[in-house]
Amino acid sequence: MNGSPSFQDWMGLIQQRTEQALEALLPGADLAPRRLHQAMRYAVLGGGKRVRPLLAQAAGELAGAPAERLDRVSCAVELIHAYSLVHDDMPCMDNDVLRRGKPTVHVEYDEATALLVGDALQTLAFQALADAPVADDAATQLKMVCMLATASGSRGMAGGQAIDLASVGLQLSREELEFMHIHKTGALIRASVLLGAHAGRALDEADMQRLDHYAKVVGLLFQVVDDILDAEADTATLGKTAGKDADNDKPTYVSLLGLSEARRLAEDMLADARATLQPFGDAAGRLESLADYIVHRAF
Ligand code: GRG
Repeated sequence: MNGSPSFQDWMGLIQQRTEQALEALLPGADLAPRRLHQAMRYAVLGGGKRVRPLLAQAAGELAGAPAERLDRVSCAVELIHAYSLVHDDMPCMDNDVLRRGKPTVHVEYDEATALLVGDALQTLAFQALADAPVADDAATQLKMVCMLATASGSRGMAGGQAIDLASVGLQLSREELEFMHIHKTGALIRASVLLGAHAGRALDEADMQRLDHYAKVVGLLFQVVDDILDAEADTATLGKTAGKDADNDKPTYVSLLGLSEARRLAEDMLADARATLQPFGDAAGRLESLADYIVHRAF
């Protein structure tokens, strides 16, 4: 990594590039229908850690993918993520009023607009992947479009959300909780890594399997850490029992395992992700740092 930016600087650069690419891709606020376009920009721009774009870029760099392709992949995964947050916040789902420190889209605009924002961001994500080259050949590009569709749809994120909504108030086993999160948050995170890799040169089967294992572990790890952060915030600010979801008593890793066991699980998963990347050597430095970042923003 000699001569290349520190991880912190690299993160800042990618976050900036992603912001610019999203800004350019989103319809202008003055373009009709203005209210919808303003709300789409409100939902996407100027917030978020951009974890999925960071993962796509790091995997893409490993596969030598050109930056402009990775910017499109970054936009695609971030737009799907943004749409999912807008819909997840709506009264028919989690009914949240704040997101990224500002009023949620249905609060700032209205429910119908929030629904349309999600719809339009989702289709824009596929447009980002389809209307310019993002791979060496058309067959790979088509595969990438299908990968994003599977990760977002009923066999991926939307399916996971359905399981989540159906599980409120239930006692899930660890396997059931894992199944839900592999779909709800894991599928898009996994796709982010794989899409980034597909934007570059073809990797051999063994390398692709390594990346896929890393992506699956990190996808789940993200949720374990999110549960830990939520539990810590609940106990610190509200004095609630650790592990009970503040809003609706959803099962979490902390409610199932307890805080210290959930932390241990996160550390074990981080070790697994690191070990998986070892054969790539320095080329996987960014992916390793990202796994570390995902875990240690918690403690
Ligand atoms: C509505 C189809 C549909 C799906 C919603 C992912 C999801 C499915 C809902 C999000 C609910 C949620 C808050 C889950 C916890 C983990 C998570 C995805 C947190 C938010 O993602 P971050 O931390 O957010 O990457 P930023 O704001 O940094 O982009």
